[in-house]
Amino acid sequence: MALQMSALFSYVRAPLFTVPLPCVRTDIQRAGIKFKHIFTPGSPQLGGKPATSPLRGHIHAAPRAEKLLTTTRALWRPSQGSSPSSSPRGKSVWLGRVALGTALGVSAAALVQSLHTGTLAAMALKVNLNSAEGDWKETKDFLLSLSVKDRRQYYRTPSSVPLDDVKAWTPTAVAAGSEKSRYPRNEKLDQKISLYSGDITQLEIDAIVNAANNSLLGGGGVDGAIHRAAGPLLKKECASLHGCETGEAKITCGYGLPAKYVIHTVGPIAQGGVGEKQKKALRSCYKNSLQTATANSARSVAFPCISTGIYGYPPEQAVHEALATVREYLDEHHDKLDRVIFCVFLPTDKELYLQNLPLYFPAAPTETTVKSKL
Ligand code: AR6
Repeated sequence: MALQMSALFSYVRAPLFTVPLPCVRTDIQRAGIKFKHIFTPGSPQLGGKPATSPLRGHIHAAPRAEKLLTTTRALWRPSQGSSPSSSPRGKSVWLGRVALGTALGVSAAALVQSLHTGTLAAMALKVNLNSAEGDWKETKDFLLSLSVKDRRQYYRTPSSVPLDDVKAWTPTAVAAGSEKSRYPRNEKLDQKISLYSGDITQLEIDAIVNAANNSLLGGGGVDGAIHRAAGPLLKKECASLHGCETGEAKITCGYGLPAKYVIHTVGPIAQGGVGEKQKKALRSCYKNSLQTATANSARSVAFPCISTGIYGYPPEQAVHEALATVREYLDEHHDKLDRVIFCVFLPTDKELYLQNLPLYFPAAPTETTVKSKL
């Protein structure tokens, strides 16, 4: 956008045009006023829909990309030259077309906007999440610029589960005969926790966590499922990260996943038993993943049961490290996260979380308890 704006103003300054500067500006302004009503959000010329682009802040009337691509192509045909600003000739051809467009009565703002949207539309036509041939950086920038609604057409999963369909956990009383809650009640957290039973790759949220290995190049278990669903560009981006230490976390785009980001963390291998080192590493996985999420403004995050599959961490011990770390992080940073989802795949893990959640996220004291305190 900045490039295109500077290109537009360099048109105004270009010696190519002999019209005095204030006059050109006035012409553009007049054209803008005159034709403003044609290109307003929701107008049929713009696809008849209100702006849906995530770049709404910059583009006041984001049209449907395909329609404006035609306009943009008419003004700037890449086959006839390079991009608007990449060569002097390309620039003057493009600038001439901007002038022509303006003369024809299309407002300068609409032109810049259509060129911008045209760039997005051109990128949209190039995106192929099934092939490893594409440029992962370009694809990532493009996907991250889309709203959730606009990104849906790129999902590679057979279905997706929006955050609204993932119920917030209702705090339940600690089971009779079980130990007391390990943490005090914090009502700010009531709506911020979920227990979800199913496939993490289907969650349409900001970030899902991957239980990866040190290479970050994919593997079995949940790692394999995430790479399969995201498509080959995920591995390409992962390769650029040069691995990950145990307990650390690194973030990538979600590509064909309904999740915007994947946070890759490497759990400890616990097949030889669990000691302090493994406990600490597992807690680091959860904490570093949450920090990575909030550092990237991801407000909803889902965790699988890290290390409890191939890496052999006993699930009945791992559940406590997971719950305690999330509870402590949320106590300090509840304003930065809307939802943390514990995604369980096995019925036995679901049972473990149901049993232990009340120890870390306790319910409000019952009426009888309150009365007895008075
Ligand atoms: N959605 C949610 N959870 C899942 C899914 C899924 N689609 N698939 C499996 N799980 P594991 P680890 C659960 O073995 O123990 C890989 O090869 C599964 O039931 O995936 O940390 C990596 O490359 C279990 O509860 O991860 C590493 O080499 C949990 O995910 C190694 O495995 C974690 O099991 C990491 O082993």
